Amino acid sequence: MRTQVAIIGGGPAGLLLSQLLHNQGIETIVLERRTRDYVLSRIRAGVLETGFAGLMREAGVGGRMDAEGYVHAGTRIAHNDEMFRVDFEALTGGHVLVYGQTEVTRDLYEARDAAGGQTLHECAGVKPRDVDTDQPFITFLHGGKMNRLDCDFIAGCDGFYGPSRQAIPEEVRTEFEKTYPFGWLGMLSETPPVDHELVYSNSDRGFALCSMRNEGLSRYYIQCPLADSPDDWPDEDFWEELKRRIPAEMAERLVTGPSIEKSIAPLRSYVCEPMRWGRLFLCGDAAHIVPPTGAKGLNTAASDVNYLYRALLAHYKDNDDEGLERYSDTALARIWKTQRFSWWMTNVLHRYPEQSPFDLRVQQADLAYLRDNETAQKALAENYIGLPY
Ligand code: RFL
Ligand code: PHB
Repeated sequence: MRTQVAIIGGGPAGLLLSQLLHNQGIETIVLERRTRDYVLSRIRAGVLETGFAGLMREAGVGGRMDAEGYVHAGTRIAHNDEMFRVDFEALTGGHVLVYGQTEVTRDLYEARDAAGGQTLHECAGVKPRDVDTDQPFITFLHGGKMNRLDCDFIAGCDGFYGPSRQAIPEEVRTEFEKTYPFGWLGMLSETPPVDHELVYSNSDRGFALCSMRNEGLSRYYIQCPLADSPDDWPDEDFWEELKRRIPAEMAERLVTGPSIEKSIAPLRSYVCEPMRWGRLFLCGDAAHIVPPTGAKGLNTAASDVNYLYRALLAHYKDNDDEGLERYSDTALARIWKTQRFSWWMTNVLHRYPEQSPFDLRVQQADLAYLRDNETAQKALAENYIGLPY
């Protein structure tokens, strides 16, 4: 088998890259470890930056997103019973779109089917090889036999646990990591969202987030100990705890119902440098992870795809390799700014087990500054709607 760009991972990063390249006549083959149904059953992010939405349109897959996604021109921040709004539109002229990652992935799979793109599911033992030479290739098990895929370039879009990052020699790789002493318990329920905008809440009992997928589907999160399991949280307990963590007037109008999904995600900040080794380019969770507080995980995957797509285009169309040479530095410059924002949002909104009275006062001051100061709100808004590519 041979292709121009071999893509490991059929998540949003891999699929978006393949679609953008396909539209320019650049061939790709996507190798995915799971079945399509499995990939489409993962409930993850819900907020798309302006840049991400633009890339979906550029890839020709923005139709359903534009018809069904919700424009959010601001967000609410609560501190116990107090609440204020950060108005993205007034502060920056921009907004975000609320449209689930599951839907993004579904649209991308459908577009790839329509375009006749090749995606191999249930590939095992995927291994990038000779990536620091001019003839990289990938070996993998599929359909009961070992296969070899030769290519010009490999895009490692295989998430945090995929094999691509490991193909960068250990002595070349530097990994930066920060873990947090709590997780997020997420719950999806077929109930109307409590508010038409997202509500991020710092309460004395810990963080809570009220989000949504559509008018009849709510997504809620509460900060929980890392040792908890979803089984420790029957629906009634979840709703009770959520109500205690959001302003009372909001808790009163919260509509509860049975959960249709419940899971716990640990919080982590992680960056691998460099993001390129020879002809291997890492994109998305394969290279970095952010805590979900700023809604940036999926969006940073898209910004990598943006840089890599344009660099590959310049290579194939103009014989210009500068973008490829600079890919790692360009992508990392934006990644680190997003890391800072996600880390800051996490710090200002969560309760830490070891938080001292001093830490708590500083956190309260941070929130009060944000509530009262337009410049501080503007900084949040600019980052939340997404820094320019
Ligand atoms: P993905 O989505 O993990 O896709 C990687 C794909 O690679 C496949 N893969 C392999 N394929 C072949 N061979 C192998 N050996 C492979 N190993 C893995 C996987 O099956 C998968 O299909 O990475 P990508 O494309 O970089 O996209 C990144 C986003 O998915 C991610 O940043 C966000 O979902 C993070 N994230 C959240 N981000 C937000 O902005 N808001 C959220 O609310 C939010 N919630 C979450 C999340 C991530 C979670 N994870 C990773 C467990 C909730 C969870 C539970
Ligand atoms: C979500 O809707 O899943 C969501 C929204 C905002 C976040 C994180 C997750 O910051």
